Amino acid sequence: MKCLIAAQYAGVAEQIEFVNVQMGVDNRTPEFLAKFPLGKVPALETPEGPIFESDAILRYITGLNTSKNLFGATGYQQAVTQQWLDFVANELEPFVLMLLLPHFNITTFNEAVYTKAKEGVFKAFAILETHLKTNTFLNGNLTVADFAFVTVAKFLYTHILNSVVQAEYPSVKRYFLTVANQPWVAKVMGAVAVTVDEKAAPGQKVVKPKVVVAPKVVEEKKKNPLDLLPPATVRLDDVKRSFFSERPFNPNFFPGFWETFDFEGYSFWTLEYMYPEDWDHDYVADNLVSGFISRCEATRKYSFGVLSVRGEEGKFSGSGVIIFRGKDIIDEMKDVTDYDEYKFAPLDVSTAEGKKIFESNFCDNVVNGEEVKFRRWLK
Ligand SMILES: N[C@@H](CCC(=O)N[C@@H](CS)C(=O)NCC(=O)O)C(=O)O
Repeated sequence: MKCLIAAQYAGVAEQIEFVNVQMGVDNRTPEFLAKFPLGKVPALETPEGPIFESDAILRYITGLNTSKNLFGATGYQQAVTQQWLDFVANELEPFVLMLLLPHFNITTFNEAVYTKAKEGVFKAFAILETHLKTNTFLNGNLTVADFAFVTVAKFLYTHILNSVVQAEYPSVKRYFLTVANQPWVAKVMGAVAVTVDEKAAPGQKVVKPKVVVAPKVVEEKKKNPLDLLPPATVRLDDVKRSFFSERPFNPNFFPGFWETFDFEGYSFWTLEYMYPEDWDHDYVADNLVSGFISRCEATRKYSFGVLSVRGEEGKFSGSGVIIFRGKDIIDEMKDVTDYDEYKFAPLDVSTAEGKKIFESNFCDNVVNGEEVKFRRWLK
């Protein structure tokens, strides 16, 4: 499947003739075995000769259109792509197979084997989690290593990892969904319905994670420190309602806003995504920015802001402005998984220049001299 994704992504699918193999029959013929002695698929015939082993085929396909850099541009980058391909093939795939085979009745379920396989998956996921905390993809931009990972991990996310386990590796999950939702990936692999509970293999009794029930004492709800600040004279909800009272926004919003806003009760900030060079397409940027905004759910009561993605393919930038209740970056924002990927700086809106920056981020088609591709609101 990763080879099909790579062929589609590199735009070379038309150069390849795809042949359906009747397993157990076509792959057992002397002609097939002469070219592909393992009798396994995928198998590729090229004008220069046959190739077996999926990662070698993957490499050949990326060579048909090097402009996409799907294997990496330099010798070093190519080695790093190979490193992650080997990691997926050796440190993850064998364990996934051990988990997958009983589901398809190819082997019988064995508790000890299953436990060992899960331990292997968790070990690989822990390494990936550390790497993906600060990296969007495995090797800089999208490479075939990412295709190898999603095709192997799909079964884990749809059958094995319950939502509690998924949440233990938030960066891996974010990464998996980002790659899996790339149009060319989804087209080949199909939509991924991430499972909530572990699905049982035939013969397996799934033990649901224990939910620890809190003792039944009526606890006083802990007050958010932001709710203990001196009351604000303006409510963010009203500001949001007024700004969006017309579509796409109220053109007469700002004069009144600057006159009446509660500058003591709130603070203004700029924020900038620090790794826009990883965005090789605008939909990659959209995925990341929209994902960030949805992860900001807990901040909504105390914030109002916007992020825009601007510029052209190859040199995107992503930044915006935001208002927080109080004088600091609120804790709810600092708790967002990818908070560290954004640089926040105070914005002084007591000056005309500061006000202009804020207004421009909210309303203009060109911000900082770059055309706005799209905006995502934190409202
Ligand atoms: N290491 C090989 C594994 C390929 C493989 O296991 N292919 C399976 C299908 S997914 C196969 O062709 N099995 C046929 C058989 O063993 O008879 C690769 O990555 O290409």
